[in-house]
Amino acid sequence: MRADLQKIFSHFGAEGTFLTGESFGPGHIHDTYRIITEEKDCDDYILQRINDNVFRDVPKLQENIERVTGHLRRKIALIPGSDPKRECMTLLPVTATGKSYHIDEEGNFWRMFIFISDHRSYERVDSYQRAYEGGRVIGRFQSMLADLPGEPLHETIPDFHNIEKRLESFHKVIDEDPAGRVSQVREEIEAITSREEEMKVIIRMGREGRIPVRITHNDTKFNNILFDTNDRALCLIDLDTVMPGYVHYDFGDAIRTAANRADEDSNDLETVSMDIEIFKAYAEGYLSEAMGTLNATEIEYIPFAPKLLTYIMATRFLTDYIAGDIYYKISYPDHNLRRNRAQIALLKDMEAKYDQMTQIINSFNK
Ligand code: ADP
Ligand code: GN1
Ligand code: MG
Repeated sequence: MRADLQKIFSHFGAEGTFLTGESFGPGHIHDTYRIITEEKDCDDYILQRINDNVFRDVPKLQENIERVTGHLRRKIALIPGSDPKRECMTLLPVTATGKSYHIDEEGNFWRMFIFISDHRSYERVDSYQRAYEGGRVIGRFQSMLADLPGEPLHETIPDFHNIEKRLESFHKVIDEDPAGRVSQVREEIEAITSREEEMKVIIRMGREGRIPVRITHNDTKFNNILFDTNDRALCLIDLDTVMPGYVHYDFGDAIRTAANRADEDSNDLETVSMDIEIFKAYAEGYLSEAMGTLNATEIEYIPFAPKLLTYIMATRFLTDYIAGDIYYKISYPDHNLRRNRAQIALLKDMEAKYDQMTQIINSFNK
């Protein structure tokens, strides 16, 4: 049944009169609506039904986002000429409780943000400028959050990018084969299992203390960056997974999506490849903000990051396919399998271009 968006909207302390509410955006996780208000000079809003199957503890999730957006807003406001309402997400409070989420009669969790108007977002990138800007805004995000006061952020999805745990789940679902699909995907399984040891390197170095845990976004898919109409990056959205992590997670996921010449779920595997010029532009923008804070080992492993994140997504998509499509939203029956195949094709291309990536990062690190 379609939710009564007007009624849900009325619980939030927002300016403006509800005019319409329509599904919005390309997200795989939440149900997202754009609320348009009647008044021309009033903000529109993004209203989201939070996926509490994925985010099991919504109060903790929202506490993280409140802290992160509050901290970013205070810092951005200090920059002359900045516009905190466009360069940072703004949550609206629920009038009756003061909380940043509303629970409806059916137990669904809802939250609302100011809609960042006149923005552009891109699934992938074909201009040096956009790639550089994307890198810059992600570098800035990490450096602004480096001094977030208080307790560590909650782990909203435990072990989100922990490849050892992801592989455990992968092997478990293969053993259980709940949807009877394992026999059709032997080749795809082999592409994952043959790379397992290599992909554990970042997590091992973290354990050895060679790379530090920092605050990272963890879902830097390029469409989670909003741009203005002049292609200047405004901000990072989709803050659900902002939590402790390694910088490689953010670098890797941005390249996985921005630099891919084809879609994440492309069926045309010939066109799937990583654009090395986009890699270079993104890396230049990212390092312009982040170089000063990274240690030598973190920099050394930056070229490995795109391979790792592409591998993690390939593993997760195949796990979900074998599980019977229980996690990601899908548009057709073998959607997760297609996503997996496209990610493996991309990974192979990154493997072929690994030396080039290394040379580029070395050239910025002189
Ligand atoms: P999901 O986790 O499902 O990807 P997101 O939080 O990324 O959900 O939101 C889905 C889409 O909604 C985004 O890709 C973007 O297009 C749009 N969106 C989200 N927040 C805003 C915002 N504050 N202003 C404008 N658009 C937004
Ligand atoms: C999901 O929320 P969204 O659509 O930006 C997923 C990411 C994956 C991505 C793959 C919380 O991202 O980890 O990289 O799909 N987010 C979550 O497209 O699982
Ligand atoms: Mg998103």
